[in-house]
Amino acid sequence: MLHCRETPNFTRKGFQGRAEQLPAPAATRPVSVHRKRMSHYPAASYLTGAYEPRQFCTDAGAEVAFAGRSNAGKSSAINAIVNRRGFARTSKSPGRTQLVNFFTLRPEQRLVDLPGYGFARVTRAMQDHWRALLGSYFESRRSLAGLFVIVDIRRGLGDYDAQMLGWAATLNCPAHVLLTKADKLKRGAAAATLLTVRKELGPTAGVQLFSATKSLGVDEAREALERMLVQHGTPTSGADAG
Ligand SMILES: Nc1nc2c(ncn2[C@@H]2O[C@H](COP(=O)(O)OP(=O)(O)OP(=O)(O)O)[C@@H](O)[C@H]2O)c(=O)[nH]1
Ligand SMILES: [Mg+2]
Repeated sequence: MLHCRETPNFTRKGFQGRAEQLPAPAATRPVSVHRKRMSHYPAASYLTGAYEPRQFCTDAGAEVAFAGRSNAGKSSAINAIVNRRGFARTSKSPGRTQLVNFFTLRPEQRLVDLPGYGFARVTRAMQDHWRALLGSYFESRRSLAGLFVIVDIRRGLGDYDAQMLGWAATLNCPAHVLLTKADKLKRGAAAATLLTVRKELGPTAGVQLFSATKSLGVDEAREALERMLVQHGTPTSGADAG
């Protein structure tokens, strides 16, 4: 698990790196699969994967980060929202996303697939590395327009999810929770969990049901994403999402 329990005291310091010029390690690049069906974001593409903060892409424009427990369904949620299978790499085994992966949505607008937390079967050194990487990410990114926290609906909100939401609140960054894998629960049980989590969070974050496999809640998630990008003040002309 990532051990990042200390209360963060982040400021938006700005980051000097120009890591987009550094190639991502070839072995860890998500596969880009060209699909015949139309993406909601035709210009979307993989940008880079950062193993360390100096490899983060240039901090300009607006980006929305996807955080969540390992195996919760972050990469699958990104694929459903972008409407391209294989865009972000998914896996049945936890711990697949090990880099901070940046994707362009449109010029100056990005999605960021963060490494999952809560995966016990990695070395202490790797846990510490991921914790530092995530900490650096949240600390430095002026372009952070919003945070999606992806939660497996069968597990509910965990300590780390709450901590991510706390970080977002500290940064005054809008947050949205996807209760994903909703297809795994009966409709009544899913609705009950949605109510519980809504009560738990109050007005601090949006919450919705989601399923990447059944395409449930995808439009709603896309709208939340677009709101975050627009509120951050970047133009969305040429947008065809929705
Ligand atoms: N039934 C169901 N399975 C899902 C859903 N979303 C993801 N999965 C499955 O859950 C597993 C993990 O999905 P990923 O998207 O790779 O999860 P992740 O959070 O990116 O995982 P890491 O990168 O390892 O942290 C895969 O086997 C997916 O097919 C969903 O909405 N419903
Ligand atoms: Mg992933």
